[in-house]
Amino acid sequence: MGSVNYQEKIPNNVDLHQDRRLQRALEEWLPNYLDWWTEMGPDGFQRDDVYLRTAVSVDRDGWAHFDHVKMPDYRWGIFLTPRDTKRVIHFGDHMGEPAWEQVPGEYRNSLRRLIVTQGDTEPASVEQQRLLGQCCPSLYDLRNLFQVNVEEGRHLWAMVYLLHSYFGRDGREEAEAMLERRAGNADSPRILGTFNAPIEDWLSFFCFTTFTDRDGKYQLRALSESGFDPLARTCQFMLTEEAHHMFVGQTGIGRILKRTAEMMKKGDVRAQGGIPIDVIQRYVNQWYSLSLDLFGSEDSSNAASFFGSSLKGRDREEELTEHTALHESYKMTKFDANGREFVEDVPLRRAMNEVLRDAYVEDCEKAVRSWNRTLAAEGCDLEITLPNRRFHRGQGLYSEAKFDTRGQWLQASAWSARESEWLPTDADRAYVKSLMYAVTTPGEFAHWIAPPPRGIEGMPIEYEYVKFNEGSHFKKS
Ligand code: BYC
Ligand code: FE
Ligand code: FE
Repeated sequence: MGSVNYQEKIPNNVDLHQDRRLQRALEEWLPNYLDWWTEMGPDGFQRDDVYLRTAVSVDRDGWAHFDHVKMPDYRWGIFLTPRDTKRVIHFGDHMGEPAWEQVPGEYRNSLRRLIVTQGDTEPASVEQQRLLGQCCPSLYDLRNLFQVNVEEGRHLWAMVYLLHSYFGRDGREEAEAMLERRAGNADSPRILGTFNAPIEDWLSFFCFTTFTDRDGKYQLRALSESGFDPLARTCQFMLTEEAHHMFVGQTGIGRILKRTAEMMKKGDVRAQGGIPIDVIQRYVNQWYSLSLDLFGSEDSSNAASFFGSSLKGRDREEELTEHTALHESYKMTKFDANGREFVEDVPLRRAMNEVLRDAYVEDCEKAVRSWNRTLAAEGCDLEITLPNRRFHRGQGLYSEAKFDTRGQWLQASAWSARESEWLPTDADRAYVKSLMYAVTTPGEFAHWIAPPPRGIEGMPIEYEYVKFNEGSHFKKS
């Protein structure tokens, strides 16, 4: 365990060759996965050579190898953080018991549901982003998009491995269904709302990787506490890759803001073909609020039972002092039909979605502070702010009424009158889309985004991160 076997069809550190049945089942799933990737992965770039990192070990340092590869040849593998045979469950009703190596019968349905929900988001994001490459602002950004995409593909592998290994026939059926649902498809949509929204421009992509991938980070952190050890270990390793996705988003928005602030010094941003700061703010409002929905209801019996049964913990559970969550409550602000605010004590277990959302909100605030430092460094005194978590919610308590960006309750008519201040308008979208054109000369960037301070893995910014071959979107014969 630990070292990765690359001789096998499916690279892995789980001794797959010792379980022939499982190996065969996954090898049968592989061509279906590749068909899905060809059909729904990045459109027009399957033959190109992309400078990608591939996971080759689960060691903290040096876990990845960088080289030019064609995306369909990427080695999607199965990597779990090594097993700690002494690991003990440290929260919920099973606290103190040895971590489970098998699925406890009574939790089979709940666990399957958590794994399927998590797994479904991974291919969904690839589908949402499949046309973006065609209007890449640079080769550097194009490579980052593809890096994120192949790793989301690997995250699907991670969940499918769990389904195949531990859930028998219904696990195999769920694995097939992962390749059948489609983001945004009316008949067979992806499970969670946010993963059906199209991502057609790079401002949306950077918002998505900042806010939606960050939901991934917190969900994975909660699942990496799980009493079901294989789930905990696979999520731990996924978090290693996730950091890069958020880096892409946060630095992407930072670079757009830098360019916008530079243009503001010279005059009208729109006239110079940049993205005005109020437009960026509306995109932030939209993707942040959509991502908040992914945590589920504030007051949730599902969340209580996931925690109680030691399936899904809190962010950094081991750093907390009390792990049963039976004796505390969470003060939750609710509203009656007339907009009157009142506070209710919700038993802590039922509030676990909100507890996780709290950690997420704090982390998002850090990202926003870094953007505002970028603006200040360019002498811009405007700032990006996060809307209140009640704003524009489609799930949970606050989806039942309308709230402004500061969290004040609003009549529906007052909301409609001001919606265009807060959320991207059709005109915003059309404008942002009009700026999306492909820049494919190494070292050059679209004019609405600043270059990054440095390239990838010590390579220069002008390195040829993607080499286009015959048949590529950019090299049609
Ligand atoms: N859209 O008690 P409730 C990532 C449903 S992102 C649609 O509120 P629960 C990634 C819910 O299913 C991380 N439906 O919710 C990022 C339930 O349905 P039923 C993904 C929703 O179950 C970028 C009902 O509403 N990870 O990795 O406590 C790129 C009320 O349930 C939504 C996970 O999701 C929604 N937004 O919590 C690539 C982790 N929200 O039972 C990847 C696993 C709720 O009434 N999943 N519903 O039919 C979970 O932990 C939980 O299922 C949730 C929901 C946190 C998602
Ligand atoms: Fe992921
Ligand atoms: Fe991600």
